[in-house]
Formats: sequence, structure tokens, C-alpha cells
Amino acid sequence: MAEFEAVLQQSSLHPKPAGLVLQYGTAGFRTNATQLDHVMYRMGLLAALRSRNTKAVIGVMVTASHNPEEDNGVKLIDPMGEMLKPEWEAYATQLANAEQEDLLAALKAVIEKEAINMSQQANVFVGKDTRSSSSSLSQAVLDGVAAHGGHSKDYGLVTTPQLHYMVCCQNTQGKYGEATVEGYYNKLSRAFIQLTKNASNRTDDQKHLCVDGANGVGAPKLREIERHLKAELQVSLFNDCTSGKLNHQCGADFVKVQQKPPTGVEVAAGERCCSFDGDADRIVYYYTDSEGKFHLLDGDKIATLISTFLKELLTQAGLDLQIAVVQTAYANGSSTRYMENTLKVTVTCTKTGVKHLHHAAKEFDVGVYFEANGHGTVVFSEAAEETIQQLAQDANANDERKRAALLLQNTMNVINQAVGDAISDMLLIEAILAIKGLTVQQWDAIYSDLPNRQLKVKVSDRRVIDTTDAERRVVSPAGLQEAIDGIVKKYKLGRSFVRPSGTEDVVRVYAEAHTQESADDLAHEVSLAVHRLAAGVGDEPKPLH
Ligand code: NG1
Ligand code: ZN
Repeated sequence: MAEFEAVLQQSSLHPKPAGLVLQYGTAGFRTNATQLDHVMYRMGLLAALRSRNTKAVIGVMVTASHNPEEDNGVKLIDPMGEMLKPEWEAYATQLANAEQEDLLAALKAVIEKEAINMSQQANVFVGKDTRSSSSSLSQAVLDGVAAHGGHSKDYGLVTTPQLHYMVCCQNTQGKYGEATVEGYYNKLSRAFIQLTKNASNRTDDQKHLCVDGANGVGAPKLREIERHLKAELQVSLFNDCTSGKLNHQCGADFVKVQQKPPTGVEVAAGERCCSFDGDADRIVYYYTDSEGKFHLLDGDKIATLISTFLKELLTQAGLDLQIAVVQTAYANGSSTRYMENTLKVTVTCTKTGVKHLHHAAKEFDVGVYFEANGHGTVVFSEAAEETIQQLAQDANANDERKRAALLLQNTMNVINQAVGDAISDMLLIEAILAIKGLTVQQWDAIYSDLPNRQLKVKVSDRRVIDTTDAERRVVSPAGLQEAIDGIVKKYKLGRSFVRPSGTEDVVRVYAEAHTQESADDLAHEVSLAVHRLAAGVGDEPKPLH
């Protein structure tokens, strides 16, 4: 039992603060960076076990995404580049919370339950974002892997989706691509350049895009891929990680939630801009019009653009493949109506968290999924991929069908199917706008968002809120749903729901209605109901107006 000796010995270098309890939430563990050293070490141990259990490479990404610089977090990546399986999330929570003296027992319980063969090799890929705490925390992960006799490969600074990509490439023996950062740049940029060849007479203006890097890891990575894009995309990069603070007044989450442009981005009216989040797995677009009005093109608008494009190509290719869009309750009501009634694609709704969306999207030949906050991608079934590849190579197919199949093929190659990816999504969106000859204003005009508002309410224990119907209705505490129903009724086109956050200690409130003022009032009234019926902490929420 030599490996357990090493585990114990090393664990005293990564001690757990007694009594600290953390949960593997919507996207792994996430809290103040000073509380995470032992969690990282233990996730290194767990990743080694998961690798033995799956006989595949597992990924561990150190990041707290869109959260403040002071925070950090960790998420595990399963063999096909997807999120960790739910049963293993429970093991992660058990390991992270075991007191120092109970660690071995907790570890052995997992080994026994999963009948893990400890002589099996363990291989773990590790990556980190640009937070100042990320270096020592990713070292703690590496220590954990080593203490358990596993091998690790440290990719250093990478975006979250890049690490997902590496894991997927490695475990598919290169079928998905080469498991290097260069391999990732080559695959995506080649596909992008092929796609833009289908766009005629693009002006320099059309090739130009302003990007807010959120002062995170996406910024240096965008600079790296830019060199491969042969000037087909000319980027002005702001918040590029050289001076400003990570996610502070910038980044995709700030822009989406505040519904205003990030600081540090100086652009002319009408210019096409986008923002990444801190680990570059989310993207939103926007512009400010000549009257100074801000226009946000969020995950819903992105899903609309992508599904319109794919549906047209499938029709042109004469392929009978089912395309669907997966959303969450946060999707703007206008987007759902447009997709169902005008675009006529299947739309389904899942709980928040990309693992749920990803899973639902895989039920279709072509599944487009996006959270309103800009996290999403497209997945193609194996059968759909094969059908498209075959047609692209079919010497007897007519020109129109063949052109469409080749476009679909390059579209698949520019997409990171493993997970939502700001760089990949950006390249896909830019290619679609180029091919369809659309300006950002024309894209925005496809449908009009209903005004909406998101608020947070502090309660003493957010777990008292239990939801159903993909989080659209509350089942407890008693009376809350009735209260919300009563309030919503008063607002034209009103819709509102509440759910406990999986990443922050708050209850989130979402509201939409026919004017911004009524969306704000609706959100406020519902916040008050939450505060009153779910043991709110501190003063009652104040009206927004
Ligand atoms: P929570 O805190 O559970 O609402 C947030 C986002 C999710 C997802 C995760 C992970 C909203 C409303 N929620 O989850 O969509 O992106 O963070 O980053 O944006
Ligand atoms: Zn993120």
C-alpha cells in the first residue's frame, strides 16, 4: 500500500481547514482561492481514480471562470471532453469534505464502490487560467495525481475549452484532432479560412472585430490563434490581460447581466464587438447604435444565427437530419417563439448548467445548445457526421448539394463539440456573418428581445428552494409559486422564475415583460416574495426605480 503512504504524506502538505464544507456545484468547486488548496490536491487524487476507472485520460481545469479574481475553482473533465459524470460529482464532494484523518477512508470507499483496479495506469491533463492563485493550486492538483501514482501532463495556461479539446483528442486517438494547442489552432483556423472562402467581397470593416478578453486567459490565446487566421479576421483586443483586473467591469458575464458595454473598450458606434469570460468558454456580442443605445446579442441570438445557418445548409444539401435547439429557462421568450414559430426547429428546455444542455442536445442529429449567458456549442451525432462526410465526397452529387455539404463539413471542424468555446464560437459566428453577408445590426434584427432583468436575493439557506419543470416552477417553500403566479399575472408578456444558484450563495430571480420598467418591477416584486417566503437575509430588496 505504498501509494496510500504517499497520499497521506502529501496530504499533510495540503491540509484541509477543519469543518470547511464545499459542494461540487454547477461547474465544479468554486470559492475564495485561499480555501482551495486541499480541494485541488484531492481532485488530483480523484482524477487519477477516474482515469483508472475509465481507462482514459481525465482533465482537471483550475479556474473560477467569470467569478472575481480572488476566487478560484476546479472542474474535472470526463473522457470525451464532457463534464464529470454526476455519480462522481458526489465522490468529489465527499473527498473534498473529508476531514484530514478521514481522507484515506473516503478514498478507499470510492475505490471499493467502483471496483477500481489500482494497478491500471492513470493519466491526467491539467490546465489553469491566469488568476494569481492558479499556479500554486494547479501544482496541488499535480501533487495529488503524483501521490496516487498517476502520470500528468501540465498544459499550463489554456482556456477551459482548450483543455476539454485535448482530453477528447487524446481519448479518440487523434480522430478529433491533435492533442496540442498548435493542433487546436490549426484545426479551427483551417476550417475558418475554408468557410470564409465562401464569402464574396468582404471589406476590411467586415473582417474587423473588437474583442474584450475579460483580462483572462482567452486574450493571450486569441493572440496566438490570430496568427493562423491569415488576416481573414482582424481583431482589436481590449482588456487583454496586460494590466486590468480579471472580469472586473468587463467580460461576458458583466456585459450580459449589466446589459452595458465593458469598460476599457473604445469603439465607434455600430462596431461589432464581443466579450469572452475569464476562462473563455462563454461569448456574447454587442454594439452601440448611433443614438447611444446598447444592443446585446446573447446566447439566444447566437443559437438563432447558428441554427438558421445549419438549417439552410441541411436543406440545400438535401439531408433529412433533425436539428434542435436546447435552451434553459433563462432564454428570452422572444427567442423561443422565433425558433419554434418562424424558424420551425424543435426547441427543448433543460435545467441550468451546460452538462444538462449538452446531454439533451446529443439526442438529436444536430443539437445546438446555448445558455443565454453565451455558453454553448453544437453537437453532431456520429451518423450525422458520416452522412455529411459522405455527401461532401460524393462525386455524383450536384453542385448545390456538394457546396452545402462542404460548408457543413468545415462548420463541424470549426466547432468545438466537446464544450462551449468562446474562440470557436467566435470563428463560427464570424464565418456565418461573412457567408450570409449579414451586419451585426441585421443579425440583431432577426427578432427583438423582451426586456428582462436578473436579480440576486440572499437567503439564510438557498437549499430551501426546490424547483421542477426545468427550474421554471418552485415546489418549495410553500406558497412561493402561488405568490409568483399572482405577481406575474399583472404584467403584459410577463414571465418570472427563481432558482438557487449552483455557483454562488444566492437565489437568482429572472423576469421578463413588455417594457424594461415592468421587467424591473416584476423582478423586484418577485425578489420581495423570495425574501419574505424563503427566509431572506438582511434588508428587503429595494425597488430598481
Ligand atoms: P448558477 O450560479 O448555478 O446560476 C451560473 C450560470 C450558469 C452556468 C454556471 C457555470 C446563469 C444564470 N447561471 O450558474 O448558466 O454558466 O454559472 O459557470 O448565468
Ligand atoms: Zn467560463
